[in-house]
Amino acid sequence: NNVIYRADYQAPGYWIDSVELSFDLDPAKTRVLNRMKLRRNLDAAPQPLRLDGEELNLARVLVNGQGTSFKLEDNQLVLENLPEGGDSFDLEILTTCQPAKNTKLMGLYVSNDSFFTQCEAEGFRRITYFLDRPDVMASFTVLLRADKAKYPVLLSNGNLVDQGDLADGRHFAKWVDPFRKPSYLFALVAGNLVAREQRIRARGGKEHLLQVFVRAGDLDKTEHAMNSLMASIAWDEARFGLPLDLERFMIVATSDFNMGAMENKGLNIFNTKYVLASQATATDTDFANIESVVGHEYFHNWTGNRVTCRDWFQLSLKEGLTVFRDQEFSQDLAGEASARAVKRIEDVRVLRTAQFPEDAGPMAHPVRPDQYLEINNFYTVTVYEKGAEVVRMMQTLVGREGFARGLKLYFERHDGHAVTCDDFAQAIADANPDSTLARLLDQFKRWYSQAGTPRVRASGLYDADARTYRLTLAQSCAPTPGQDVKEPFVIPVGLGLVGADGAELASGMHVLTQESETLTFENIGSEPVPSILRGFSAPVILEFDYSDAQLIALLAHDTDPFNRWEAGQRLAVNRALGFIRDAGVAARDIRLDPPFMNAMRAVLRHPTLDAAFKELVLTLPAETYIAEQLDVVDPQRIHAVREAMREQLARELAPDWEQAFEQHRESGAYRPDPVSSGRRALTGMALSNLCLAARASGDQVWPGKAYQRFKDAGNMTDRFNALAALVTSGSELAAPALQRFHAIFKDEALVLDKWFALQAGAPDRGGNVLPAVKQLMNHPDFNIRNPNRARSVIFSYCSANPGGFHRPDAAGYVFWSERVLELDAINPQVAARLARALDRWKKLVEPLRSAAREAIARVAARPDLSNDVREVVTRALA
Ligand code: DPP
Ligand code: ZN
Repeated sequence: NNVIYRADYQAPGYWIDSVELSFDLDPAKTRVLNRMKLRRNLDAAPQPLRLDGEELNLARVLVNGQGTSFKLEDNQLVLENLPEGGDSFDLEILTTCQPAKNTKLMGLYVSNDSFFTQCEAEGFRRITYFLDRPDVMASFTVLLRADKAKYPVLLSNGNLVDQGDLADGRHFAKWVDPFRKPSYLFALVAGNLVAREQRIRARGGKEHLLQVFVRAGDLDKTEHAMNSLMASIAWDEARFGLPLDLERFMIVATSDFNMGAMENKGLNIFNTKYVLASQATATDTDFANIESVVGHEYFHNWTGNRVTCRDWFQLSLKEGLTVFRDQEFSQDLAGEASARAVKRIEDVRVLRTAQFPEDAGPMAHPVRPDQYLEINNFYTVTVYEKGAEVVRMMQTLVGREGFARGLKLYFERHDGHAVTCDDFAQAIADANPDSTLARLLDQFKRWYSQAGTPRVRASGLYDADARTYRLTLAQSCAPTPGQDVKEPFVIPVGLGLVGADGAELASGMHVLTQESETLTFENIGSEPVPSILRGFSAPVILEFDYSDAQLIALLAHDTDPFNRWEAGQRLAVNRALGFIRDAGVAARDIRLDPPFMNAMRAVLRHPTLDAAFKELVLTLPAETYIAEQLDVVDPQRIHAVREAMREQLARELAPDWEQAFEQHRESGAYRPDPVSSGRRALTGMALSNLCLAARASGDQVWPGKAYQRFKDAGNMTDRFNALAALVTSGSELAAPALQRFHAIFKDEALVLDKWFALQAGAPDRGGNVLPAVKQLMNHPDFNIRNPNRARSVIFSYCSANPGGFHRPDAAGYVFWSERVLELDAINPQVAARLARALDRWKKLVEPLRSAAREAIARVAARPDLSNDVREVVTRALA
């Protein structure tokens, strides 16, 4: 095995100062001439030059213009006998590659007759031989040549310095990037594209050209992306004093893309899903995601590009920080405190439903991993979302201004360099020498080195005579693969005490550093309810034995909107767990208690709470989240219980759902802002509940209304919510609605993805989803080579539909193993993501557990697996 360890890092033996690339673009055979200026790194031991290269045909190697001997070993071109000393020498390499055959979508590939690149993490080596590692930063000059009619637009990083026509209907463009960069930030695009353009003048007075390139028919769907880009530029200047450093900033959309988007210097390449939006085709969630991903990639221009990672173990240096920045950006744009809180709750929900399970499973790894077989497997929710929480905690410990000061120092020290997570934390601490962070920096950095989600166990003791309340906080963290013992973390704990009448008796922030600490609050007249971990101040699991009455009090009165929501979630989880354990009671006989129903009704009817917040409170915790609270998981039982709870809420609150629907259903001219999005979200939820209630009673009024709304809706959010209400309630009107939806949107790939995903993710009724999924895979619009489409069907079923996937007959697992192998031959990165659908198999109830292990073992037994899939299944079986 070829495991790579963080501890083995060594500086490169050579530097590449400049590189001139000439491309003769041809889908079948593209010729790449690479002329580099290198020199030995005199700080490193003398060594041969080993350049990375994969699936390349090597035609020529010249050193200072002379032919030379070389070896090809394990995807490396090895050159010995290079000039001695520290002087610069020229290396010229001619290779060819086959973009049309590149189904991995790493390196140079063809999508819809255009050329695109994806180089992060190690795709550049599929374009030419290079020191393909982020600490080698070079100046790039790029000459592109291609057929002019087929590829009228030729783009690369930086500035366009020359262009013109060539013989035989070809043309060229020459690009120079004024910034040195690592190879993973290289990009080129060639194709028949059109651009929305915008000229802006930044604060400093400089002019910039912004462009969003798409296929000709999609230009009318680029306004939101452009607005998001302009908002991102303005925000980074205002909040962190970071300006746009380029004359030209380009975004290009492609429908074949492994990830969401890529921050190549000056030439961001995006999955169409995170660019294209119109009110007719995109939901509010799509609009919000576009804003945040455009922001994310733009913010990388500083956090990632100007200062990059020394090695891939430091990935969170740029990703955790940039996710933090995009989350703050979205919150700041959301405006009011209540809208900010909604965004915070949504972010935490992602963390807890996706990252917490990762941190408790076979792929658990620290935010800064210590080893990997395939780096693509470490673009994870741990590196991204938990990494963002670590940065957020730093901001909490040094304050908002202190954090901005720290970031400024980080750029003063490291601009133009490739650095480590330690360098980042040190800069934030050094800029705030009197802070708790500076004092506890070494201990704080355990967040980077220790995997696993810490638990904070809280208990309270009220002494009426002494009028004191003592709160004890004790932390622990379970072992994770390779880490048996964990040292205590630095955990900022937002705290409040809420009086019996709802009054706020105390509030503040306690930084927990010991295994156990006790706080005493004085002058407390009656037993308070503690509101702990306000704002989700640390990525931990908080345990406190709240009574129902206490949770209901917090849900009604807490001044912290996060904990207010959290109280509702705890009420629901406690009930779900009780029903799940009560195996003797059939799901249909489950009865939710009046206090719970009343609490939910009170939120739904509340005169002043935001619609978006109500929707979040009334949404029951996800099945995967409930599963994490159990030692033995029966996904069927969890699904049945949660569905039964949902149905009861639907039926018993029917008059309130009706009222919510009537009150919010007209949201005026479409705008995807948080307030009107929230209204649409609550309306959609109301409609879904009313259709669900109708299912039980056989009533046709609400399905009829949903169908009408589906037909008449003026925007995709309302239309899709109505369609989903029919599908998830199992209405007879679902089939005609789905048919009609397909007919309307048959030419809109992103909308068809939703259509596929809705069916593959539908609640399972008697095992009906798997046959439907197999049928969807035979649909003429299905194409497993397109990652978005593969995800919309296969992932929606295997990863997002536990009730349908974990079938007692194991047919879901068989389907999974076949698809993992099928995808692995096409695109290992996508296959490895799918492979993770069974991460938590060890918790499954028998016979599912054995069946899942068998399915994983069947995949693992294949000799020709990619590193990507092999790493995932090997860890799963370990
Ligand atoms: N493109 C991915 C991101 O922006 C990896 N850098 O997170
Ligand atoms: Zn990123």
